[in-house]
Amino acid sequence: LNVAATTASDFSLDEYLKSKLGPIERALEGSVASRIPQTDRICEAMSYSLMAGGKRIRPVLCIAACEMLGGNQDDAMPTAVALEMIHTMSLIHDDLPAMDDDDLRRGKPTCHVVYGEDVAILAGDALLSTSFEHVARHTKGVPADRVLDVIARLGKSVGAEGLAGGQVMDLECEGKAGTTLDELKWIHLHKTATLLQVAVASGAIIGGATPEEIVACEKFAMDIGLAFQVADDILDVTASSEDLGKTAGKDEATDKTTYVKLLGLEESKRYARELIDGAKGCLAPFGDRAAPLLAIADFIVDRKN
Ligand code: GRG
Repeated sequence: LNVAATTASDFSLDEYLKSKLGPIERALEGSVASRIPQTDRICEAMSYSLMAGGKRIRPVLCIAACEMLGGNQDDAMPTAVALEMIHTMSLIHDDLPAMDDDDLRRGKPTCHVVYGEDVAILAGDALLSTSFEHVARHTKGVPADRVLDVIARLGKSVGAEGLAGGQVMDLECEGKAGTTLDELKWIHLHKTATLLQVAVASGAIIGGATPEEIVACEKFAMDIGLAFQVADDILDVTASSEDLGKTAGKDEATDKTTYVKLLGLEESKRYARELIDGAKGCLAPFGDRAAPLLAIADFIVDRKN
């Protein structure tokens, strides 16, 4: 991990992630347990994908933002769990034969390969609705207006102006010659940046952020969300298949438009760095309290998977 560019020189992202990932994994584990025999199969499918071992970037962003505002981890945990449920739902549905038709995700057979297409669709639906229930039921000691705001934002981030809308635009542009940079940005802002944005904003809201602070957090997250996708495109052409656990350079072989194809490799790297520097600037008002989020921003472009 390259976190040399963070402001607080003694901050270790490795240590920070170690301290957060344990509690996040434990909270996720209990979140979809079956309580009656009739639900064993769907809960198993939900749990299979939820516990398949992602980077947990969205939960960490949520908790880090909450703590930056002076809130605590437990207050943000139900929302952190909900974000990972929503993210997992989007991956299950993205991998379906009707969408990307992928057999592997996070190095394991995809949900529909193991449980069938029908159960995978339903497991995604159940994860999505459970995410809202989880926030409403398990967030304790946080003013109700903040919880309501978080639930509204989570809902919006999945809808037409979020994941689903981004995915539809992506389908429309698939294989179409001449996808523009603006179209590519719109897709990624909605497919990827929106959920990162709601992760940071909802953590901040739970922590008691002012409207101005929420806007600063949103701007930060938008920029790291775009940078995340630019970095993904760069990784697809630069990383070895061993690093990625998937086929390196796969996008070169398809019609998919990428930043690397539109801008070139060097310009894409420069653009990702520019986005990250802009993002970090948004958190200047928070001083050293922003150290974890600043380090995560660097990690997003320096990561190897
Ligand atoms: C069904 C309402 C509804 C919405 C789903 C399929 C879909 C609509 C949207 C696709 C969303 C999607 C798959 C976006 C890509 C997101 C992305 C950058 C995934 C990779 O995230 P990482 O690197 O993955 O955080 P890990 O595995 O680490 O969690």
